[in-house]
Amino acid sequence: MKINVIGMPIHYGADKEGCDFAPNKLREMNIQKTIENLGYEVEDLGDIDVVKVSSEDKFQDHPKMKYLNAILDANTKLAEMVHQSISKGNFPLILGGDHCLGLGSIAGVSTHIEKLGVIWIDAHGDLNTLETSPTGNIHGMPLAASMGLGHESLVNIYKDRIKIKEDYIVHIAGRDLDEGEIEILNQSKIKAFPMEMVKKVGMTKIIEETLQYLKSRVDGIHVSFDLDAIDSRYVPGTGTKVDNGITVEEARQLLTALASSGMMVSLDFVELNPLLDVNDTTAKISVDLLTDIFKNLK
Ligand code: B3U
Ligand code: MN
Ligand code: MN
Repeated sequence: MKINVIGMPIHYGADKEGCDFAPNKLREMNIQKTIENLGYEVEDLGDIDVVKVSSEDKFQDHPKMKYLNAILDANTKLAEMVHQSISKGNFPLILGGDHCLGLGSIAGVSTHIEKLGVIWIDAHGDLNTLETSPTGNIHGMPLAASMGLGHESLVNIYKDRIKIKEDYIVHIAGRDLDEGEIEILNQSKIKAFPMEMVKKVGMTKIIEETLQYLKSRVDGIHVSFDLDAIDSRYVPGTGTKVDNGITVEEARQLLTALASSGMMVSLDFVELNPLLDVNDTTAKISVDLLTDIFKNLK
């Protein structure tokens, strides 16, 4: 299997500079060579072109959603690139960038797999809509939009249709959801394993239940991994840190198990912010986790 690295140097969804430097940071740390050394052919497709918008103009396209048109434009290009990658039988590895890129990656993958499962690993819900968002930051909205909730421009990005079914979604490690997101989650058919449940039953059980749940329902799984799922102590280099998270070892256990399930078809790796990092701690963890994922990919 050939791996396609796709860089998405965008920070507009987080409204905080820094995660746009992450794809090149990971390249500098030899992510390509490291994956090649595991025996894969790796082709780096480069970066998605993200248009420049100054921060004074963030509300120019919409009064409440920041940088809307730039985010739609970049994610439409990302969706097409992911679509092309999968068309060739390759595995797209999408390096963020902030989590707004889930809009594009899921849109691209979903053109190929009718019953597409999504595993969203994140301290946050990313289930806000235009109405519930307390910030107007679009990185808090991609999961809701992908299942058909929120502003129609986000919901209908790339293809004019809903991208994933609610009951094909598993959310893991949530612990910082807004009130509106909790309501959306409770009214939805999303299978959620919030942090308190991970703590209570242990990661082994969460993995088992996640795979058992999806195996009978879906034909392939897109994994969307937000670094802030990991406890704030271990990952200084991410933009919205939350305590009480999973450990690095639990993240490794989860991601490698998903990789070895034989069902994972694509991966987002998001919210690394090199400007906030301390001695490259978080960048090193990222390379390390990615290496272990590809070591186990089936
Ligand atoms: N839920 C909040 C905060 C947030 C979402 N995702 C991150 N932070 N990383 C929001 O802005 O929607
Ligand atoms: Mn996120
Ligand atoms: Mn998050």
